[in-house]
Amino acid sequence: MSIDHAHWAQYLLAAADGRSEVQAITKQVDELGVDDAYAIQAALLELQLGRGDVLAGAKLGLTSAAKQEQMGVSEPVYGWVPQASVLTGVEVPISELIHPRCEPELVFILAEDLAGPGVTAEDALDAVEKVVGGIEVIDSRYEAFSFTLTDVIADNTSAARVAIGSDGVGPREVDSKTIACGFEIDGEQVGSATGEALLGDPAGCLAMLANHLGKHGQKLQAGWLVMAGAPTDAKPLDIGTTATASYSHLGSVTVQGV
Ligand code: OOG
Ligand code: MG
Repeated sequence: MSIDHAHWAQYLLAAADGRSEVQAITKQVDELGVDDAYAIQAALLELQLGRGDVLAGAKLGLTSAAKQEQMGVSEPVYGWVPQASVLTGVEVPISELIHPRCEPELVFILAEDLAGPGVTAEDALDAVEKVVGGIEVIDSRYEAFSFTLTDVIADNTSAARVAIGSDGVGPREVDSKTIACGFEIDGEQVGSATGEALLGDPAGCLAMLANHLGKHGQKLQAGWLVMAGAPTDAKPLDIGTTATASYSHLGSVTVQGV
């Protein structure tokens, strides 16, 4: 039977709106393929944009071994970053979310459009204005934060909130593979990694995303932010939790659950 993309997009939006976790789609349909999953993701984005939101960028997920192992999914995924999900301060109201987690992110700010196919890591760097540090707050809409590859794609790769650092470096000022990141929860170090953890090269991740979008007739746009994926695993973000990601060259970024 064919998959009703609009139905599942409504299902996921209702879960986010109601702050209530829902059963994974793959537990309810016989087969959910990758193309159907991206079609649900696109329908979900349409619903969000229909409410007056605009796109602030795009994201990759599951680009590090740490994240793939934590989530039990061994392929990278691509999603969207609506403007309403970009935090303007450190506070993250937990009551707006279901079971949020936080994770460090290397983030590219684009100076130029970037369109696949055939984009290389060098081409990708040519389109970058600066590299900044960030923290993503992810919030799976699924029960127990548990999903298959296609479930998480449909759910816009668990995107929920993102905090972006103010200090950045030019794309060729520092090799993003060598940028180091330490992740602290309530003052205790819980993870550390370098940019190389992201499939060997964060710029290669950016190129992969541009090539993925190119297949769907889409492109990354000048001014957008692009998250390359978390280099360490994610940690719960509860009321009272303070999470800080400290980067070499990029300063630090903090979020606090309130
Ligand atoms: C999926 C989103 C993964 C990342 O940076 O790896 C992601 C999830 O873990 O729920 O954003
Ligand atoms: Mg992420």
